[in-house]
Amino acid sequence: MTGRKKPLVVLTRKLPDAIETRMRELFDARLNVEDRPMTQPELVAAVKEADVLVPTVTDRIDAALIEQAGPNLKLIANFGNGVDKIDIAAAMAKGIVVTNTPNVLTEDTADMTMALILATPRRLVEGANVLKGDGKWAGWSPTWMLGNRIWGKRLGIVGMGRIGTAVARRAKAFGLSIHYHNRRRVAPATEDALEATYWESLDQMLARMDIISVNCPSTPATFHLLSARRLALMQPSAYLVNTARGDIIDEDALIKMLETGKLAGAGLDVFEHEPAVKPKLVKLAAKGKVVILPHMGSATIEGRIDMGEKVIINIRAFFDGHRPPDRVLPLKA
Ligand code: 8YV
Repeated sequence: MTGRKKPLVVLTRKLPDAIETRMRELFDARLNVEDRPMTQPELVAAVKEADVLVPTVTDRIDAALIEQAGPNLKLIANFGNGVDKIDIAAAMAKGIVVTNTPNVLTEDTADMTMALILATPRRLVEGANVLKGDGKWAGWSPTWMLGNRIWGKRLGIVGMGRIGTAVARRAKAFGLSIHYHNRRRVAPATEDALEATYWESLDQMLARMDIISVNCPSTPATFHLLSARRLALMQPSAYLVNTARGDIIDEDALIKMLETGKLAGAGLDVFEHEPAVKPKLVKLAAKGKVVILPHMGSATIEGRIDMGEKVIINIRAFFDGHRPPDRVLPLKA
């Protein structure tokens, strides 16, 4: 980029120091040091001026916003894997390229998924809370704080992409048998290595699993994929874990099932209307029925630096006249 004016890159949120430092060396980077989420009018002002926008999952980059983008905006380099908050088709129609940060958060998100798969049936948070406060404990009892065994149970993975497969690898080591539903069957070698069973019918898989893990992206096709009807197919002894996106599950229907004992429990890292978490879910968490986390799936310093590196590589490649490695195209209808 020598001799050329540096592109104006607007970051909507604070990124790790190492990434911001490098961005300031390479670009005319406009940081958000206070890390206050940008309002929609602030986003409009940003897209009117910027050459590149670096949004996160907390920004809504819809068609109305893209419509107002200035002529300089050529690239939306998302800091994150999921692009459900970005209208890719509207961006493409306006000649704006969209990129994301796949791969680098796969293992961290799979770890957090596995943590919820363990924590929910084994009542980890509930147990940890016993010793909070005054730290008083009546002592061990043979019939107290009993959870459910993990080993030997059936895990059904909804969405066997990168993260789903990484969850399966971990779960197999914990003695879970692996089942999955996916748009396409995975390669025979992957199925063999995981001893995984493919279910073409999501309904049939849901009815037979002890634990369900949601690992598919949020798209119009997966909105409320786990609807009230489908959730009702699950066994009352089953658990549901979601580290993907909140809107894949009908949250109200899930709450009702948990309240009425039609489902044993849930581990949720994501919610339908983040950052809002429904008070009923908070209540269920207090009762030990759910484990709720504030969207921490990829929250490791290593992961966030790797994501930032990917954003930088995508921006550099784009301005050097190459196809950015992580370009996202609109979904086929
Ligand atoms: C990120 C995520 O923290 O990348 C994703 O899709 O869900 C998260 O783990 C977030 O998207 C950052 O923008």
